[in-house]
Amino acid sequence: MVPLFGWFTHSGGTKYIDCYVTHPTTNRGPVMIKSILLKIFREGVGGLMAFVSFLTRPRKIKRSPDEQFAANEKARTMSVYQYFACPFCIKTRRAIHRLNIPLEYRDAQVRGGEHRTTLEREGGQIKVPCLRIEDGEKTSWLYESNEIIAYLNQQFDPTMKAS
Ligand SMILES: N[C@@H](CCC(=O)N[C@@H](CS)C(=O)NCC(=O)O)C(=O)O
Repeated sequence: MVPLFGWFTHSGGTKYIDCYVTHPTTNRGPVMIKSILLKIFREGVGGLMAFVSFLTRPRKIKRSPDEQFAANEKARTMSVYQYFACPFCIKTRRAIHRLNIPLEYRDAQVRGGEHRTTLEREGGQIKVPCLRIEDGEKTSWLYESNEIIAYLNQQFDPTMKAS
């Protein structure tokens, strides 16, 4: 039977929707369709938030060339595991933008992808954002957007360090 919504999905999704058409009693198809629609909705809203956030980005803090060099060097020891359209990641990226530091972003969204696998294996769970911090031989993994932002502010914003 021709899949009803075959035009709507990529190759993997078509199989699931076809499954509903050919096996309506299993009730498997509607669940798949619902999850696909939810995913599209989530990605759409997240993408819109990312776009608005990009347009309204906070001003970067300014440093002397020497201070900026030192901040850049320190930032080299950190990376952020994230999803593009996750609201908690957007919030964290805004804070990082304000701090004016070149942190490396690692996309952990792709299932089976290198960064997702590393996050789960070494960090302990798949949850984003997560800040990976290298300190000599030791590597630590910081979860929770508020914790990450507080840590980065404390490391890179001189006005917050003083308080
Ligand atoms: N309280 C956490 C919430 C983070 C969160 O829920 N992240 C979602 C993405 S928006 C997540 O990682 N979900 C797990 C997954 O996608 O497998 C924070 O503020 O960082």
